[in-house]
Amino acid sequence: MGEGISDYTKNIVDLRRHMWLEGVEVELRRLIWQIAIVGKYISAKIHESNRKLAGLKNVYGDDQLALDRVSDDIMRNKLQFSGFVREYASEELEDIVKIGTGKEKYIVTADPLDGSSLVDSNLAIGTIIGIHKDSVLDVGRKTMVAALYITYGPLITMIYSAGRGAHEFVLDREGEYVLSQENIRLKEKGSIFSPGGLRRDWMPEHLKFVEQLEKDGYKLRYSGGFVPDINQIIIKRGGVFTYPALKNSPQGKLRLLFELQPMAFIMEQAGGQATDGNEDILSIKVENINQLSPVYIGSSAEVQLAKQMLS
Ligand code: AFP
Repeated sequence: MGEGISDYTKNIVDLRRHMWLEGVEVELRRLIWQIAIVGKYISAKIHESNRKLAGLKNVYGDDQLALDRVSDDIMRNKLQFSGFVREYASEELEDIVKIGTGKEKYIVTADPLDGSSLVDSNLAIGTIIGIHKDSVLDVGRKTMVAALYITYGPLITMIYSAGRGAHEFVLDREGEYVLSQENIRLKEKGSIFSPGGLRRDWMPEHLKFVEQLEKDGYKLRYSGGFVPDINQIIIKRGGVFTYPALKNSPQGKLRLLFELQPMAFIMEQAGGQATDGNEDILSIKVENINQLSPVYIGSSAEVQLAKQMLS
């Protein structure tokens, strides 16, 4: 082995080593590791979709299944035999499903492939995961023990938090998730904003909030993918994403259980905040798995401003 390679191997902190050093409980770290592996399989499926973009059929001659369905199958199969998961709730399924023997420690929520409609235009997409110790139809803050998201962009990156900060890893060419940023902390205030929904459908208070950001010189950054938009705020250390209440959809568009609460968990661990305008996202009781909520998530100054203007 060349000296360069062994030095590299010696110096990197991979995901498993990081979780061990952080003192993440053994079953939880094994589960997070297995989910990270699923991320590799999903990214392989995204790459295979180039055949569909090229107007081709898959190797079996069938039309390819929607990528989000395939991603869900992969996730569910992996978790089913992980030995750590007793219930699985997915954006792709109607109900929470029991998997495993029922004695396993964790319940997992998944948005296996968020933003899949962006695949054909080659924009970044992602996977969002929440890990709970008790029923998810409860208050998120009490039951969630960890959350992570994977961004499939020019690079594949993952940010996880098991309640001790938020840490970023990048998938290297050897297939290893290597630590790239530890204990990411947002600044009090950022300089970018990602506003979802059509301006003509916004409520007057929300319009005022956005106009204030525009007046303050915030730059518009909106891709149509929740994962890359949140990732940009975290990596740039500040800013705000919002998908507000709309005139014809008072609860907005995004799902509390699959999208908002896992991201709120990570955002809080990075020193940011998340609210529906009134209540913390993590304190909202989830009454059904498809529940939607308006959201303001990002660095604290902007989230506080939203709260003030909406109240
Ligand atoms: P798709 O999975 O249908 O692409 O939706 C993505 C998403 O749920 C979320 O990732 C985005 O932030 C949001 O919708 C974008 O919604 P708009 O298309 O209304 O801007």
